[in-house]
Amino acid sequence: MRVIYSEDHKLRDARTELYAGQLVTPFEAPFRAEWILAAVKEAGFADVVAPDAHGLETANKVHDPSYLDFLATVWDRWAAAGFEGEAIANSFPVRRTSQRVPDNIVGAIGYYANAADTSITKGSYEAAIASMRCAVTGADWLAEGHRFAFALCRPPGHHAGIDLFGGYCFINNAGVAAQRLLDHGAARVAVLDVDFHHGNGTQDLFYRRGDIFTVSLHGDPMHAFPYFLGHADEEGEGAGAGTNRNYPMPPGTPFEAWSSALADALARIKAFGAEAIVLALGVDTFERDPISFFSLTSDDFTRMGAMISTAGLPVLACMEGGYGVPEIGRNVANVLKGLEA
Ligand code: SP5
Ligand code: ZN
Repeated sequence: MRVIYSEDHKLRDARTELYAGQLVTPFEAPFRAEWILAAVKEAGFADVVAPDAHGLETANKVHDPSYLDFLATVWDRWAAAGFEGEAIANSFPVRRTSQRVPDNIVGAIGYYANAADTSITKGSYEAAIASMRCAVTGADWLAEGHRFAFALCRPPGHHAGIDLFGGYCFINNAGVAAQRLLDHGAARVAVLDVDFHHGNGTQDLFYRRGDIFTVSLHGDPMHAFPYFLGHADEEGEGAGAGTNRNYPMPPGTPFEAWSSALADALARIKAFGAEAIVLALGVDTFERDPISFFSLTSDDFTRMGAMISTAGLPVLACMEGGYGVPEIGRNVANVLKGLEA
């Protein structure tokens, strides 16, 4: 299992997250990647490499290029406006409003936001690019014929839509990696999202495409972020009809119920004819995750990896969520061990 990691994740180090009516220290912070890296090394995954310096050629195929331009410039535009705080969206194009991109930076940041939990800071874009490069480098490694890779992406990506940031995500690393695998010659690829939160961004990227099957197991959006997507009746449209599958689950869901959904998801991935799995690997399904409500134990993560491995497909794991508790590193390492077992 090759691990791809960039120190540049540290450039994403916000001071604020709008949470429960207050600006708190963000849950998604640099310590996460450091703890995860230490734990996977400790578990014996010693082949750790830096990503290649990929540009935006693959990202431009799944994101709106104007959105990527916005990400590249938003901090400088915010600072040029003279604002002293971090860049937080507070006005949104919702129901019955125009969908024009405002010239004003406060309008533009609201246009491109799907949540106000993600403060943009100097360095956030550079970190997001480094994170994307980890995913693309992992896809290249699989395309060379290797069975497994772990892209230790930070910031995460699965809430980033075609032209939307939020949920701590800017560029959809797993989505870019899936596109990269197609560009390397795969006819069909699956993105399997096991993060606690619905992969609304990934669903958005591929909802009308038939070449990428998107599957997400997550907290029911009636009760959990991102709230507005992730229901079981969202199955894809047009060329993508039947290529999106959601498994919303209630508070307290233990591995027994969760793994039944995983078994169903894996059967559908096989039936689709996927040649590889991009695993959007969040470990916020852990029983003590501070912002989530499933009940998986550390041993369950080993079982999860082993189950995914039985599909017999190459797997690129891209790091998504998992917060706050020291066990995040062990839980990630357990998934990787399960994959290789
Ligand atoms: C990548 C990822 O896992 N992103 C998650 C972003 C969630 N941001 C909003 C958090 C709101 C959580 N509210 C839960 C209340 C628990 N007491
Ligand atoms: Zn999550």
